[in-house]
Amino acid sequence: MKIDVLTLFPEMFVGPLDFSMVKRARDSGILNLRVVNLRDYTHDRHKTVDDKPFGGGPGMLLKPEPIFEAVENLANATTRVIMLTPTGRKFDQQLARELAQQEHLLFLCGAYEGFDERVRTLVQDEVSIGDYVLTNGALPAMVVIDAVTRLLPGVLGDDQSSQDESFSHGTLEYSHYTRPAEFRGMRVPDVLLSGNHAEIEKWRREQAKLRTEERRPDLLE
Ligand code: 21W
Repeated sequence: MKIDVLTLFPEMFVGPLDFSMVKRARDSGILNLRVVNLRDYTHDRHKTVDDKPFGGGPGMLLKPEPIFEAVENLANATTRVIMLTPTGRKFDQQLARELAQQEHLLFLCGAYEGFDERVRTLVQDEVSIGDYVLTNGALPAMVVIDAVTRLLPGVLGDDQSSQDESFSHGTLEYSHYTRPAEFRGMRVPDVLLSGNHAEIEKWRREQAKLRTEERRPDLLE
């Protein structure tokens, strides 16, 4: 998969996408990631990317010309162009799975008070990562890229996708334990040491259900 990111803060992407599974996906060629500076698509001496809102009001907006020029240069008919904005569709595992099917994604990261409305004519999706206010769309882009990358064929072990499946439209996970069997007075539940796999399975299902009822009843609806 090819992913392009258009941002005012390309330096923010150094680090988070250079480790772990994303690094392996990039090194192996499964993911071809390119981070592009929006200022590269300006033509004036000051590399202007923002301007005041018509009608007045606080803050600045991303002006349309550099974004249109960048998208026209970076996207083709197979590209899914995704705007990261606090007013977008809430990102979830279902959307991650959908995006992982595409051959080319282009993320437009919001900044300042947001985009000139006409930029919306360039995009297929508007995505938010949740109901809280961040300073710009760079961290959301990295969150989405991370979630999508681990779903690309060859990045994870085979059984991980079926495990994710049960999490994303089922319940929370059951509780996990590793050695030692007793730690600072806290015992691992006997059933997990019993070797009785039918009982272990049953206990885990119950745990997952109880935990979901308590913490995330919305998932059971
Ligand atoms: C935050 C841009 C607030 C614009 C009315 C007028 C991308 C984001 C962002 C940002 C505003 C995402 C206002 C979750 C996020 C992002 C920067 C609007 C207030 N209201 N997902 N002015 N949270 N954030 N400014 O913040 O670009 S995806």
